[in-house]
Amino acid sequence: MNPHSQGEEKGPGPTVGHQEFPNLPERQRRCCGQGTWMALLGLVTIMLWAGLLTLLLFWHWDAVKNLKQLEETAAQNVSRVSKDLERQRGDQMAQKSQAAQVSQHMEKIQAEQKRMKAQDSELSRNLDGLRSDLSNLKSQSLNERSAALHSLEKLQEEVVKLWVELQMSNGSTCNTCPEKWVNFQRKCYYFGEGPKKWIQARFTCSKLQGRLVSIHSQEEQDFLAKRANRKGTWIGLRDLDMEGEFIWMDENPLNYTNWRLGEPNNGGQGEDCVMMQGSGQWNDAFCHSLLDGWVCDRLATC
Ligand code: MMA
Ligand code: CA
Repeated sequence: MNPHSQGEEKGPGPTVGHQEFPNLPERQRRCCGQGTWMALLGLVTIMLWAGLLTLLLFWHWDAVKNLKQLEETAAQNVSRVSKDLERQRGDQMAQKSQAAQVSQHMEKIQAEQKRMKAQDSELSRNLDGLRSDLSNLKSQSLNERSAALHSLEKLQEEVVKLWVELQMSNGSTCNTCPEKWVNFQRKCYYFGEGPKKWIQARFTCSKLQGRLVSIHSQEEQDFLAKRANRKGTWIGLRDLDMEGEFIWMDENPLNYTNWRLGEPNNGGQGEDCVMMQGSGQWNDAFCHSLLDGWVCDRLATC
């Protein structure tokens, strides 16, 4: 316990000490009256309001600043977007004009293609025409060549015949034949043996530098009949191109014939090649038949 406070509480009146340090409620009443408290409260309130206002101002200022920034950003964005739009419009226009150009080019190309197709088909037609002309010319020239060769062969044969005539008129004998060939009058004969079709016999005679035999007189027929194969012999007579029109291999006219009675009859599946039977008589027979005999002839030399 404070002794001073005890003394004050017990003593009848205030002392010097009591005047310097009065008790608290008294002091409070003296130094801090209601007005002071109110003023303080007002001051504090004012300060609080001032602080609040300052805060509000700061907040407002910050919000305004942010808004401005946002506004600026938005404006920038808008201008960028509008620029982009502008650019895109420009691009679109350029693309449109390019597309128009491309479609023009396409049209031109299509027209050119059409023209070229027409040209191509015309060229193809021309080429076909040229090809057929060429093939015609080729076959024509081949025909002419073979005709010329044939004429030459005939002329050579005529020359040989004339030469033989001349030699004989000069007293020479012209009856020389190659080995295995038999002479009769002015010709030599080869009596072939072994099964052959008519065309094979003809080919064999030509390989032997002769021809399948042509018969132009009874004497020649008798000579051949004596030596002919008993089973049948191919001779150089046929009516292949025109039925009934018989042609000799030496191309001389059919001035002598020795057909068997009833022949030629073009029997069976068609008979265009002529054979001499064992009797010596002739019969038209199937060209693919195999005959054992075939006779070739050629001119005798001097
Ligand atoms: C055979 C054949 C014919 C010929 C007749 C004659 C059956 O056919 O050789 O060419 O005309 O005989 O009877
Ligand atoms: Ca017949």
